[in-house]
Amino acid sequence: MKKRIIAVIGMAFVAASILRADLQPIGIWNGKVGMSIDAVGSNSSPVGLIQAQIPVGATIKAAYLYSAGTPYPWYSNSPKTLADYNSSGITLAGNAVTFDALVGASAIPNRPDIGNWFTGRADVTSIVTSLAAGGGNFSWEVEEGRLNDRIDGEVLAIVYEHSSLANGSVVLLDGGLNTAGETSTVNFGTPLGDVTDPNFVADMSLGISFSITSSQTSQIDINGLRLSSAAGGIDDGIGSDGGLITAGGIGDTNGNPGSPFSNSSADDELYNLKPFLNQGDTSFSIYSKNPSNDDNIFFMGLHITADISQVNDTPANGVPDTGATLLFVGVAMSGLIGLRRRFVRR
Ligand SMILES: [Ca+2]
Ligand SMILES: [Ca+2]
Ligand SMILES: [Ca+2]
Ligand SMILES: [Ca+2]
Repeated sequence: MKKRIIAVIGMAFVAASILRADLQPIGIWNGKVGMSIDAVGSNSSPVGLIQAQIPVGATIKAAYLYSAGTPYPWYSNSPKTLADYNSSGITLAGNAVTFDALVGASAIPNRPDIGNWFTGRADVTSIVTSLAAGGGNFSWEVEEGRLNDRIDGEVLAIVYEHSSLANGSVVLLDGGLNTAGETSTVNFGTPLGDVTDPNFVADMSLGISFSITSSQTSQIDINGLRLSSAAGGIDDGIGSDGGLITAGGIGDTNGNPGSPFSNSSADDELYNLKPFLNQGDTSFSIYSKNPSNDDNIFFMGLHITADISQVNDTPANGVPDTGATLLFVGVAMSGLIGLRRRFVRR
């Protein structure tokens, strides 16, 4: 019995250190900023071309490359450590990519057979800064190497700054949203101005893996109103495991799906949030749910010409995320039994 308890505690520590079933900001950039986002996926070698669009003369503030593995244990040879990603042979325009963070998701509580996604994140700021010196439009070859058929694809997210851009904010978030439903709240440091101003921008990009059009999609609500029931698909990939990837960005429109309640609406994961926002707003909520319990929403990018100060994530009742997982470790260690299903978010 004692061994079993120690094993459980050990597993909880592993889960706390690498698994995240939520989206957390990796950065908020305020000022004259914009974002470039694209995705690519296939099982060919090279995988394909990933694009970047950077205004001429802009400064690169940050660039991240995500590599989205298939879930484990659904596929026993899915990448699940940084060493797996770093030994696969993943390259961007011929440059070896070094992954320095695992962002995770759990298809809890309904699909233990699917298990977890271990998405790799690499800080590629220096690679992109040298590739995109001076700005412009770029297409860079991506290789996934040895694990190609167990990696659905890549998302490249770049934040840039240019004096000609409007004042605003870019937020990049990563992790993995709970398939059972989860809410993020975006807070503004200054109440929103005139949202009907044609120059007001409020774009949201989602990056989603292991999804396929119609049968496996997610629902997205903004302030409790349905934005889409068709988030997901293979817009930037192919219809085979190892190529199931989409992200809203280059080549996509921010026109929202015509039928927000249809799971087969045209939806390219780039959304216009303006219709959901009002002058004077100090926050808004983003809710997502994946009814098929097998899609991985691992990335979100927001570009709003407003002052974003903070983004919070609220887990669904009974579904632990980062804070709750850490609390679970504490409870397990103190030997308490009778875990309550509702956890307090720290
Ligand atoms: Ca799926
Ligand atoms: Ca692949
Ligand atoms: Ca796309
Ligand atoms: Ca889509």
